[in-house]
Amino acid sequence: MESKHSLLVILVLWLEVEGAPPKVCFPQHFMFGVATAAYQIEGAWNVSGKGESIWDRYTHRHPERIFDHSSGDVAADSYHQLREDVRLLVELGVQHYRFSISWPRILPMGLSNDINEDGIRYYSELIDELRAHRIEPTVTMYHWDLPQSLQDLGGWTNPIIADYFLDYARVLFDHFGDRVKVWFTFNEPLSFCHDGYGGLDAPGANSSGFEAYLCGHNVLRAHGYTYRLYQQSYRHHQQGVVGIALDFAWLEPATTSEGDQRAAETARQFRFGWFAHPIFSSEGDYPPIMRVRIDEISKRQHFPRSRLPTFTPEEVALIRGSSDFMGLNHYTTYLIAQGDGKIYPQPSFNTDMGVVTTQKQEWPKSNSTWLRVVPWGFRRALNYIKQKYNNPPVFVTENGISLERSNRDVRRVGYMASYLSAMYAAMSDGCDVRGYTYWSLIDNFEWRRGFSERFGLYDVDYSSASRKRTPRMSANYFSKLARTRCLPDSWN
Ligand code: GBH
Repeated sequence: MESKHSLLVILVLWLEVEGAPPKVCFPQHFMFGVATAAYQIEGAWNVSGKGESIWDRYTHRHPERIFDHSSGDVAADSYHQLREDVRLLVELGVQHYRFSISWPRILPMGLSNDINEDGIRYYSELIDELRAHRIEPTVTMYHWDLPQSLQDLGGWTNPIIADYFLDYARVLFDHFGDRVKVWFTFNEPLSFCHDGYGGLDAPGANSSGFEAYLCGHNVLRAHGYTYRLYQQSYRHHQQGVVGIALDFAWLEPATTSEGDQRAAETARQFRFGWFAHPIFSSEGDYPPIMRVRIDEISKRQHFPRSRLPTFTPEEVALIRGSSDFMGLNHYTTYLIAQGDGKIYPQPSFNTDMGVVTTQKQEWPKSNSTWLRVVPWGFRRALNYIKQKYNNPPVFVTENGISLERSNRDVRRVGYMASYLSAMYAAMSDGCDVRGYTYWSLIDNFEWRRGFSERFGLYDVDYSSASRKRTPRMSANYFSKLARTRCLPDSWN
């Protein structure tokens, strides 16, 4: 009896180690979905009353700054393929679809005195179509396509924009809030402030360490106002939640030296804490290390005041706690080493942060220069959030990989399997993860990389008039995952 029992135990253990691995299953209410963004898929840039966005203007005026000189004028033509896109979502069996609304499609001049009825109709139809198939719409209000008319006033560097964003948010709550219950105010403020106002994404301000901070400041104010507006005037009857999607690549110390460990934490505070600390920490406001470093370096550069603006105490209180959950975009990991401490006269985010960023050559590559496959970084990023911000509910709003065009995308399946296993491990560590969203449903316009990078579960044929969509192997894998909520053991 005794020995029979231990034999059984050994057999089971052996099976777990050598044979069929134990099934990895996510909780019953865990949500699986896919994401897209308006400018990257819709096309129809000047159709039915839509106004011009900064990405329309930028790609038209500076085609040379886009890798393949392309634009989102047609993109994946999703404006005309609404039913086809929903068909794909139904085929995938996802619980939610994260898409973004184009501000200038709703308000052509950016301001709420003139509402474009066709814009309302388009998103209304999309939302109804999703709900008819029991797919939860989760909606991003701003995924980088600012109305050009507002950029002409300085865009995100002008404090008035917080009021205009609030007006826009009110229009969205009024028209869609009866059916949309999950809102993200912004997608990746780090990206559009750092790369848009501090670099060469639209509007291409290239003013690192200066305009980028003004942008961040006004985005945080706009976010805080919007969250409070919903709490005061909508939450009671609409009963939804409002959050923000932040991007957080894991930042690992390059060595175990104390200097590199300190540098890695400084980098996390600059790249993630910049937006996470004001909203999710119990103290609120900018991370102390950012305040200290930028104040000090500004002084040494002879600025009469810090290049990092200051919140009023009312603003700190408004922004602190202004999110019902954390949206997390995570793709990759970097190594951080101590910088040389040199300070140059011109403002720069990198000088302010003062670290050296690299990736290990041996980490598997993708088709994007910035993205290597490092699944363990995902587990660390999630644990960092749990530890720093008191374990907020996290909704993974983006995770994905670009590969050479092929429908036998074995490596995409491998990427997902390894990142999902790392996420599962983080959940076993106690991280409160509620959902996972793959980027992206379909191939799309990859900003300055044009159509040269493909992240889709579905291939898009840009040479066909209807931008024909074809499922990849990864679509099949994802549909098994979404339907069973367990990691599939077979890959096709
Ligand atoms: C996401 O950002 C975006 O939200 C999404 O729109 C996009 O399609 C997706 O990435 C895939 O690219 O070129 O070296 O200057 C992910 C975070 C931040 C990664 C900006 C690329 C530019 C690096 N991104 N970063 S570089």
